[in-house]
Amino acid sequence: MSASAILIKKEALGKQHVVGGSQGWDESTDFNSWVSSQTFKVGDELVFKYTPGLHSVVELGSESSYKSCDISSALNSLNGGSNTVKLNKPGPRYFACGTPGHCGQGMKLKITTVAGDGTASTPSSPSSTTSSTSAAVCINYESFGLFALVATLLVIHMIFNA
Ligand SMILES: [Cu+2]
Repeated sequence: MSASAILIKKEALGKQHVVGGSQGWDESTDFNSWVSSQTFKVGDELVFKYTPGLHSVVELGSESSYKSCDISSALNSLNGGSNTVKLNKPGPRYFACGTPGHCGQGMKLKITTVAGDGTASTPSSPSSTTSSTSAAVCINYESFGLFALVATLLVIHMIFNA
């Protein structure tokens, strides 16, 4: 019980982006315009919602695989109709549908995750209080994630030793 409460609290720290909005992960959705309406930050999550069996989610490792719909080099493959992908570091990520033909019909997604508050500035000058504050918030989120993991393991350990 306590373990699940901790996990829920941890999830609440990042924003969840339901891919494609109300249309979801489908070949009729305009993913480019959906992406341009979103800001993806480290700690946020992508949620893919689709009809199980009809679609799937494969993560691609490069821009060229994304452009050519080369799903043979997939980093990861998900299915089942509802998948959550954690955005754990800044940079681009590429996804496509694994069903033959769907990627070519536009069922693919490129997103870029930004650090913290979205300014993604280099920490060269500590004079700006705004950027140092947001950096501290980021570090807190990271350490809270670790804390939650350790606490969860501790609770499990206590249950099994009770
Ligand atoms: Cu599909």
